[in-house]
Amino acid sequence: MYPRIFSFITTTCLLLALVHAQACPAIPDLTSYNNTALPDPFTFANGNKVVTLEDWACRRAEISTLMQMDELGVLPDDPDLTVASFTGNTLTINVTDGGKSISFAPTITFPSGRAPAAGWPAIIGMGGISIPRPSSVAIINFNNEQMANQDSNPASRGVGLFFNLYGSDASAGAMIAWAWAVRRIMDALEMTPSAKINTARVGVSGCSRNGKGALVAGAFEPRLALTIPQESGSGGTDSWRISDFILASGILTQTASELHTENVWMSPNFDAFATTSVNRLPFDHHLLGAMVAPRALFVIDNLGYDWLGPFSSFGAMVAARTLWTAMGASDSMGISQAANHTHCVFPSTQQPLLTAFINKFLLDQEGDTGVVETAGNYTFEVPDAQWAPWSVPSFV
Ligand code: MCU
Repeated sequence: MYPRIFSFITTTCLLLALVHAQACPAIPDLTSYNNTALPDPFTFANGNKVVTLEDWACRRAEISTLMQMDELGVLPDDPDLTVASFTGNTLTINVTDGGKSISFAPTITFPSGRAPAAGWPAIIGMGGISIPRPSSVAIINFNNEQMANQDSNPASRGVGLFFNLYGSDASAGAMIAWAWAVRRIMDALEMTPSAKINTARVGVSGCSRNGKGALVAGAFEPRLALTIPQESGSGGTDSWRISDFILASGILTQTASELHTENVWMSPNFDAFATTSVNRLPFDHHLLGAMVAPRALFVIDNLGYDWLGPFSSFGAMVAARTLWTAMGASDSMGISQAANHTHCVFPSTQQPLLTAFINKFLLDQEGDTGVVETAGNYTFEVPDAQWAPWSVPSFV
């Protein structure tokens, strides 16, 4: 077990260190970018190939920059001051930046019994969790709508604690604001040993809109060991491009053109792409998923709702999985698509794979996790002539 954990920690630290250690290529002017296929993860925006882990660290940083610029809005740097305290079951987090302060207070639901010496493994519930609570794992209940997207409609633009700190005109959409808050929860847990959470074993999960948020948090917070987006649909594990294609074929799927008017999950900067063509985006959500690699990602889907775009999610996440393949870490990425069931009501058919992910990545036990399973009649492989006309290297 130790070597696997060691390899996960070292690869993740290495990715972060490498991006500082070498000069990454400059991002060229992409105003006339147009690509009907999913952009190649293994080619920089300037056309250079990504062949080493060092290259990927730069490409990942490039993807992060582009996604913040065109879709999610800017994730602010670490704030000037974060102070945390733990009383009862409440973790109170005070954040000060640029002379302004906010406070929020997730509650923690603990397993019964004595905490392990390293502290409890935990899952941050983005607006709560909709997976069954694993018995030896604490749940950190994060009220994300207090941070951003309070009224769940376009009038929520710029409203919430995040915007009290960074201004109502901040470019951030709700999802990057939520990810920012998840980063502060990790800071707070690290500085509060009395909360008895093992910060090396923290995951994030949420369903539907909160599944979108869970994926963004997992992509932008490298201390998270496990990311579990559930039925996240458009703006989550779906590909903008594949969803547009499915809608054009007559299947009522949520696409960027609808999503950006429905709510404030994305930055206003996204409007320009959502109202013209998503083919102009120099990324798609396979690259959001890829940002999690080599950390563990378990994608949970439901085939029962066309609106969720299950084939779009399948294609995007199979494409994302190529990063784990390139890193020799495909055991850390799984996809499970269950047959029709009520939205966000977790079906027992997915329990074995969920348990395997929890066991392996939060409880340091064995688990058969490198699984891609779908109740759908889907095939998607990379390379794919239409969607993924690129090949997968093994990083050297
Ligand atoms: C799947 O997530 C969203 C979906 O994108 C929205 O169109 C719909 O309004 O709400 C879903 C959701 O969050 O359901 C709880």
